[in-house]
Amino acid sequence: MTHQNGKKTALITGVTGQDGAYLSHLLLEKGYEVHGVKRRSSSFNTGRIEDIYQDPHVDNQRFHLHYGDLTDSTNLIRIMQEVQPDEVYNLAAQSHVAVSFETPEYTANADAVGTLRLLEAIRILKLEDKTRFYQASTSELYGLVQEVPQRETTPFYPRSPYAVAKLYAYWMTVNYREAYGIHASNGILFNHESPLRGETFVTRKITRAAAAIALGRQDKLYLGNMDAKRDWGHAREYVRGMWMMVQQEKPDDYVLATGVTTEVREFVRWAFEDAGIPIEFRGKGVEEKGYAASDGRCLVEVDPRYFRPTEVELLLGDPTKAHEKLGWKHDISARELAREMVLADLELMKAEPIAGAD
Ligand code: NDP
Ligand code: GDR
Repeated sequence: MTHQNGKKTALITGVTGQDGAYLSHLLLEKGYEVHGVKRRSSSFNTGRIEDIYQDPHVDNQRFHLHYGDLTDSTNLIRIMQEVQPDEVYNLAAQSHVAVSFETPEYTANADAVGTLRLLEAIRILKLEDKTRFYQASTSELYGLVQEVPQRETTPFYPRSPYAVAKLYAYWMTVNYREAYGIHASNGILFNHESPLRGETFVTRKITRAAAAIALGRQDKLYLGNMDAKRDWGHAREYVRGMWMMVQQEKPDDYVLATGVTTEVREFVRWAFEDAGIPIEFRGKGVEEKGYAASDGRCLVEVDPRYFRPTEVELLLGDPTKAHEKLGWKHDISARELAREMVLADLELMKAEPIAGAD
């Protein structure tokens, strides 16, 4: 489907997720016609894209939603046939590492075979010369530390069913590029967060809890491994990098990262500081009590239920290739990100009614 004004058409899977929302905004700003694939859900799950959703009864709109699922090939082929996209951004995934240990087969079906289904759809529909493909690959591919910082040439050692599924998708993307000449690129993105981050990922879990504790609506936060280190950037800046990869003359694979790593423990301290509750660290380990407030109340405690069977202890990316070849750069530090997220959660919570209140 070529846009009436000769503008490009993009198809985004995972449009209802954090990155899908930011990328939709970016592409609409650039004049694209944007089609998103959304799963059926028993309740609305379009909260992140509410501001760009347009009434289907109004003419000349540039944002469209299609029901679909990465586990359903015929549905994906039909959507691709209808949309005839210039660019496909495959962002859909069962994206929670801890959950992938509970649902390994589903994770493989959606994250690994789902990617294959989209690549095959391009081939079946003979869109190899028209449609460019972006795969949401991940720093989780590096897993057990082989080299620091991690770059495009660092060997992979996945440590979860999620990462193993994403490894398959990574190599399928490379293989379809080499075998069929598809313009297919992997963005190996390190952790990126925002006020739209899913509530069960650690940064958002922390910023929501800090806000709720500050407002007297929660007593304590339970976390798993606070020793883990992550290279955290802002999602808004990372979706720009995705788009830049797809605009290159030649497809390739790129790391997007900030080049700075932070312990989960430190992110906790920042978030509580921004929420106006300075906390004191009480020592490491399961047996001790994490963090306490100045009056001695324990506010953050380790709960081993959040430990993972195999953990990724240290992620630190080297984005030099993206700097040099794409001209991509990040501006927002993890410290600034924490503040933005806490302030957003404080606002959200203040607007929420308190259960039981008049
Ligand atoms: P989210 O979890 O916020 O969003 C995932 C999206 O995928 C949601 O729209 C979800 O729909 C959709 N989805 C899940 N399963 C299916 C399925 N079977 N069929 C169709 N859609 C499905 O993830 P992010 O936005 O944070 O991440 C985007 C992508 O980037 C993911 O592939 C993730 O693995 C990858 N990634 C993310 C990083 C990060 O730090 N954020 C870093 C590196 C890679 P619903 O809303 O219905 O749940
Ligand atoms: P990650 O993100 O696994 O890196 O995957 P997450 O925020 O879930 O975990 C980061 C680190 O924090 C530790 N942790 C906890 N994590 C969660 N979720 N909940 C807790 O209570 C908790 N306590 C400590 C974790 O053990 C881990 O070390 C994210 C996802 O977005 C993936 O889709 C993406 O591919 C990678 O980032 C890059």
